[in-house]
Amino acid sequence: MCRTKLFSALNLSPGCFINRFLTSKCYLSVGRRLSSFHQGNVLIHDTYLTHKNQCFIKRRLLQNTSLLLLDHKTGKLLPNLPIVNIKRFVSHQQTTDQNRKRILTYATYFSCAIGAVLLTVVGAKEYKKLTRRARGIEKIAEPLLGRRKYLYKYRGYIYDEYIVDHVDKIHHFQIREDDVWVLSYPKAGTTWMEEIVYLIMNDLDIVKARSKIIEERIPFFEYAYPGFKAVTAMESPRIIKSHLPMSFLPKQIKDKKPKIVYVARNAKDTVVSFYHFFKMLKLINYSGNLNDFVDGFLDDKIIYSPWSKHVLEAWKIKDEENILFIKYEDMKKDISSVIQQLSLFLNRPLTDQQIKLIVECTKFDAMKNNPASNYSWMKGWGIKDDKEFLRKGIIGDWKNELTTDQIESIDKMVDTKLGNSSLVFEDK
Ligand code: PPS
Repeated sequence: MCRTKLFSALNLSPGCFINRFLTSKCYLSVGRRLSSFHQGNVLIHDTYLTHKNQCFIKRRLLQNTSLLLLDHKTGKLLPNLPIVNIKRFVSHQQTTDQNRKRILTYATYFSCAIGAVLLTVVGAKEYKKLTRRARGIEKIAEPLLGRRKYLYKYRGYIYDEYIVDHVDKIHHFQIREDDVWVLSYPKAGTTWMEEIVYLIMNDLDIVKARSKIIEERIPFFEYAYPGFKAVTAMESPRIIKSHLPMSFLPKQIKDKKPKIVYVARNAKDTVVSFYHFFKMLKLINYSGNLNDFVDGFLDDKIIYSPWSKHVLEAWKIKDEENILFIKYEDMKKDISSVIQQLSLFLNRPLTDQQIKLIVECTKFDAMKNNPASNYSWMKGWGIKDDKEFLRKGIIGDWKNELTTDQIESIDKMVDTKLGNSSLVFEDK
C-alpha cells in the first residue's frame, strides 16, 4: 500500500494521523479503519516515528497488530528497521476509563500536595505569630520602609524580621573566648574599626586583607549573608561585626568574655549618615525624607534604635576587662592613639612603623578606593550606582543637613537620655 493512499483513505494528513494515532482518545477509530485496510496491520511512515513514539506505541497501544515502517520515498517496507509486534487492540472505552482513573489519581495527589503546602505555610505563619507574641515581640508598621513594611520591637529595641525570627539562634550562639566582636549602633564607623582590627589581628597582612571583601573576612553576625553557619565555620580567632545591643548578644558572651570593641558616634552625625545609607540602599527603598527619618530616629522607629539605650548599655560596662569603648570622634582626632589602645587591648603589640602603616591603609580615601572594604560589590543590586558607602567620613556633617528644629530635637533627646551619664560626644 502506498502511503498517499493510506493517508488519503483516512482523510488525515500524515502528521495529524500520527498525532491522532498516538493520542489515546482516537486511536481506536484510526485502528479500525486501518485494520479494515490492512487486516490488523498498521502502517506508519518512518519519518513520523521517533524512537520515543515507537516506545509509546509498544507500551500503550495496539497489540496483535504489526507496525510496519515504510520508506519515506518508495513507501516500501524498510528492511533494517524493526517490526513492532502488537498483540491486541485496547478498547477505546478501556483506555478512556484508565485515563479517567489516572487523571483522578493525579488530581488527588496534586490537591493533597497543594493542601499540604498551604497548610504548612499557614501553619508556619501562625506558629511564627504565636512564638513572637509569646516572646513579647511587637509588630510595627513602617510604610516609609518601602519593601520591608514592618519592623519589630523586642526587649526595647527595634529589629527587622530576620533578627526576630532568629532570636533563639542569636541567644544560643556558641561563643569562643578568642573571638573579637566589633559592635556599634549603625553608622558609627564600624567598617573603619573592623578594618583596623583585622589588620592588627592578622599581623598587618595587607595582601590577605585585600583578598576578600570585608563581609567575608568579618561577617555581620545577625545578617542573612554569610549567616550564622558561616560564622560558626570560621577559623579562630574570629572577628565578628554586629549592631546588636549588649543586652541582646549571645548568652555565652557573659561567661566566655570574648573581646568586644564598641564604637559610638554622636547622634546628629549618626542620624545623617544613617539617613543617607537608607536612601542609598536599594534593598530598603526608603521613601521618606530626612525629616521623616529624624522623626523615626527620635520615636524609635529605626532599626537598632533607640540609639541612646544602645550606646549607654555599652558605656555602662566600658570598664570591664573585655570591653573597649571607642568614639568615632576620637578616631577622627587621633587615630594613632586609638590604634595603640587597640593593640594593647588585643594583646598584639605594634611598632610605631606598624601603627603608621595601619593609619595609611585605613584612611578614608584608602578605604574608599579599596574594593575589599568600600562595599562596591553591592553596587547595582544593593547600593544605588551613584552612591558611595564611604560617603564623607567627617565630624559635623549634620551642620550641612539638619534644620534648626531637627538639631534642637536631637540635642534635647541626647540631653534627656545621656544627661545623667558621663558619656559626652564632641560633635563639632
Ligand atoms: S554600617 O553600615 O553601620 O556598618 O556603617 P559604619 O561603617 O558603621 O559607618 C559608616 C560611616 O563611617 C564612615 N567611615 C569612615 N570615616 C572615616 N574614615 C574611614 N576610614 C571611614 N570608613 C567609614 C563612613 O563614611 C560613614 O559615615 P558618613 O558620615 O556617612 O560618611
